[in-house]
Amino acid sequence: MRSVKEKKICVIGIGYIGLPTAAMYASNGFKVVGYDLNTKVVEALNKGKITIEEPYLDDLVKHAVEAGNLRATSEIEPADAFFIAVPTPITDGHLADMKYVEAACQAIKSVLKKGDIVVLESTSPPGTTDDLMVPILSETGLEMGVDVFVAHTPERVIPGRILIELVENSRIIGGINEASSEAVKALFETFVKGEILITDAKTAEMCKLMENTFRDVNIALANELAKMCENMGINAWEVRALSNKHPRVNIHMPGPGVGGHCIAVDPWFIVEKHPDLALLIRQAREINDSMPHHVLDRCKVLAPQNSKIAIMGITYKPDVDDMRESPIVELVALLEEAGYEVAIHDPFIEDYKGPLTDVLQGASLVIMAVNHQPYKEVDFDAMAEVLKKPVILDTRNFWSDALSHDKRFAYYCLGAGAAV
Ligand code: SAJ
Repeated sequence: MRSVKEKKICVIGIGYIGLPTAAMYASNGFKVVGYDLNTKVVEALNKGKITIEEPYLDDLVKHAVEAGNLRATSEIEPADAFFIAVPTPITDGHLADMKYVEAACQAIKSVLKKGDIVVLESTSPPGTTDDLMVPILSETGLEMGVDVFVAHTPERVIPGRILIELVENSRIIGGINEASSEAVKALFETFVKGEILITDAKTAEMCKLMENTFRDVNIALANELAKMCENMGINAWEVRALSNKHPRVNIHMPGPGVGGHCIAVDPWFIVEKHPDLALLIRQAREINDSMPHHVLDRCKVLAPQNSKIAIMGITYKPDVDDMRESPIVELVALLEEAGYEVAIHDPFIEDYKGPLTDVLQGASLVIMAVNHQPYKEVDFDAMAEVLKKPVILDTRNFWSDALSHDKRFAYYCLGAGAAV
């Protein structure tokens, strides 16, 4: 019998999830081809290079390409297993835009054969596998679940730890039938060390959405706490630290908003399906979306009109090079609209890597926007010297130990002490 590793794998979409997935299978001995319409990504991968920042991914890709196990193409080709890892964005009206998943299915359809496996990894509204994928793939005349095995396997990795979590996390496999789940399980078992959990496609889709919704709702609760504490003149971070001593309480961190392609997006897929039921979920989204506006309101109190504001960090979260849905990008736009001159620094983004002192020079307010690790080492003496006014708004409670008693700075923290 053919070993599972003799299967040729095609990963559709070689981005944040597709590329690590492709590299993982390739380094486990599979022959893998990455399919992407972006020729820049294809050319880079064929040279053994990566176009995203993720710890250890460059080495893994380089070795897999050199070993002849990984390459990329813009022309779809036959394979034994297809993994769809394309974006599933939302429209301005908060509706799921499924055109990339649909295009991926159309591409697969043109080369699909008996015995193939098709796996949807992209986060999708409940029903996508059964109601969108299966009808398209069935146009081949092949019987889904019998001739071709189809499943949704939500990815659950977190940027910055993708290669570790791809191996260690438990994985849900939601097949359109048992045979489909078992076929995908055999692939996962070649490298996944976490538990493999089998269910149906719609349940798997809903699990993924609820995981991120759980986090969004909890972050919204923390953000609501922050606003209330500012009103009361108490410190939300202290409330959080003390409350979290309770063995069954885990208050999340307030912040300037929720970014990334997942948590800020996925709850809308549920709201779209259940507009009359998903009330808390919608409200949480709205609270989190209000945070850049809330930070703007605090800036208006702290920084004179038309003055310069320096922003430290622009990515959606610390220590990654990812700006997708970053609430800081929105904050910058709001500040500029309000007439401020905004200067941005970010050690992880090429355009904003310049000297920090240049960015801080002449600013009336510094916003600690993203708690990147390198900012722990920042030279506060140099900062105090170049600022026009030594005022700091820390949206992450990142510098409170270093600065709350430092007489050179007027230090303010989101969730505390707004009574200025
Ligand atoms: N954030 C807060 N307060 C917190 C935690 C996070 O404001 O207490 C903000 C962050 O600053 C960031 C956003 O939320 O802007 C999301 O960051 P994150 O690190 O919590 O999550 P993501 O989006 O990078 O990854 C999530 C993960 N999901 C969960 O933790 C439930 C990951 O496992 C998923 O694979 C990923 O979404 C995804 O692909 O869906």
